[in-house]
Amino acid sequence: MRVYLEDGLTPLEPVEGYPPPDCNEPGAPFVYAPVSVGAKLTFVVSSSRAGAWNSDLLMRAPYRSRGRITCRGDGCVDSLLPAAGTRTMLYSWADSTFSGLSQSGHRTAMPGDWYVVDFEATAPGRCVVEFDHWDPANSNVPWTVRELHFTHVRLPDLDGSGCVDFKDLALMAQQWMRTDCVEPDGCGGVDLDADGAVGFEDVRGLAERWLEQSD
Ligand SMILES: [Ca+2]
Repeated sequence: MRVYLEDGLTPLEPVEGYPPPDCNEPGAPFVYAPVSVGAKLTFVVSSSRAGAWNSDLLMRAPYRSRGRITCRGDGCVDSLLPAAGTRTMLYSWADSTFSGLSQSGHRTAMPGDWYVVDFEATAPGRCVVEFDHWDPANSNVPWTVRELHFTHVRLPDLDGSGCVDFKDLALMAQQWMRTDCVEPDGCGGVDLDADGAVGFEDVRGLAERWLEQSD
């Protein structure tokens, strides 16, 4: 399982839980650096061995209201890659607990990249994506679950002027150290990472986009 920026080429490496994923403590989450609301990422799922296995990419509440996983093409056909074999299936679904995608492997699958899907950060806050996989031919082996931890941050143009500048910093200073921010207002949008407080992480989010022009 690899994560790329929207271009599908630039890797987004976890800041924790890496490297290397296969030798990592089982179940340790991959934690990624914050991404902006509206950012689009690409997930690529691959296999090191041939044959069928199944997998899911899922989000549960409240995370599923902050991100969206979508496959490509009618019936997800454009998400499936050649190494996935001839009859591997991929489909999106949602129930009262989960939203996401499931993949049902086929014995014709080969080592390599099996499928590619798109992820969009739709609202600020922490967003956990669960990736699990298991071998349908060996139900005695427990599923392996890997969590991907994202933090979606608001754009720091707090006054809507089209530029991140001292006026935005002043607005943030007015709310400094508040710990009672509630979504969707987020203390007037100053709580960039929607963790309920205005602190150093929010200042960093503003500094990273300092003097940036927005549309
Ligand atoms: Ca915050």
